[in-house]
Amino acid sequence: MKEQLEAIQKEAISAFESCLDTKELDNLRVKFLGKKGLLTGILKQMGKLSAEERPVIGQLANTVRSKIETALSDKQKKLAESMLEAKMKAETIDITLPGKKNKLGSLHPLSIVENEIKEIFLGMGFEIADGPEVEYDYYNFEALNLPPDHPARDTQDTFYITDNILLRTQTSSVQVHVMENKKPPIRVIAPGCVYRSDAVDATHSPLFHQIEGLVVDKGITMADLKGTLEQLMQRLYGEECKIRLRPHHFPFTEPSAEVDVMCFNCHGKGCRICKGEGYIELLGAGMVHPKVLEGCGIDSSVYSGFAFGLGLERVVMRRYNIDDLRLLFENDYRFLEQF
Ligand code: 2NL
Repeated sequence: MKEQLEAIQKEAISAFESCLDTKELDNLRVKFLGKKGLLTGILKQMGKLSAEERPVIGQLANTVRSKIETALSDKQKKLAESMLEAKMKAETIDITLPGKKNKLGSLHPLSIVENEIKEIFLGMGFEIADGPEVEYDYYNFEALNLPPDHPARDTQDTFYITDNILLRTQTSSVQVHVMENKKPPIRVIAPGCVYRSDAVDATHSPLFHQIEGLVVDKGITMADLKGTLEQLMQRLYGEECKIRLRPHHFPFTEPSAEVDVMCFNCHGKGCRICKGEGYIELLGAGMVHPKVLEGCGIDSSVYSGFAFGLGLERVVMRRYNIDDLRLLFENDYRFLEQF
């Protein structure tokens, strides 16, 4: 029986060595170590042995089993490694091949600049206010000191829905709501779509975008207005950008000003683009008219404020050197892809 056991060990180990795949190896495991395997077959005959022989053969059988098991598990490891290696060799990828590109969309230039302006004002402690595009006549005109006979209220200029409901022509309406609902200090900007009854051309569109700003607190002056707008322009167009205020008239501000920005092309010297002026008109602003403050329930003997209104399209056209407003609304892919 000793010889039989030694023969099984030898046979098993050499069979494992020449084995080439895991399936075959598993068959060998069953053949040698299985319930009906060779080793078990020998152990079943132990009963025939004498009492002296039994422990000796029993111990030998255990040694043989553990040697076979070790040889088996070594071979299993080796086979797994070589199979992994073969698999990796078969599946090598050529990383120099060009990849498949997913087409990503991009933001519209109006959104890019609007986001940028919002960030600048958020950084200065402003809140962003929102409001309806379909508005009562009162919030769009009356509350802003534009009486019923004012030329801006002409049906030629404004889209009316009913006699007293219209599409807002400026986002000042949003700021009137803010003043009605909130006590000073107020620091808001109101970005959004506005509408005018204009024919489409290179500089006009019935729908465009405005960003208005409003600050109301004790002791607000034109200096705050100028400083805030200068900060905005320097962040948008660079540190060396200067602004210039010229007297103007708006019904909702007193005093009022038109705000010019130093020409990006000649830096103030005067050129063809700024028509020799050195500056380009960009927005309107002023100190909120006391009548407007009072109408919104704010005591104009205690509080003062400044406001401004800026056309987003103009800022975008200046920023990207776009000469026709229509490009911003036609959604031509070839145009939009550039941003
Ligand atoms: C422009 C420039 C402007 C305002 C808008 C405003 C808003 C409130 C009170 C007073 Cl709630 N003013 N906004 C002020 C000055 C100019 O827009 O060219 N508009 C025709």
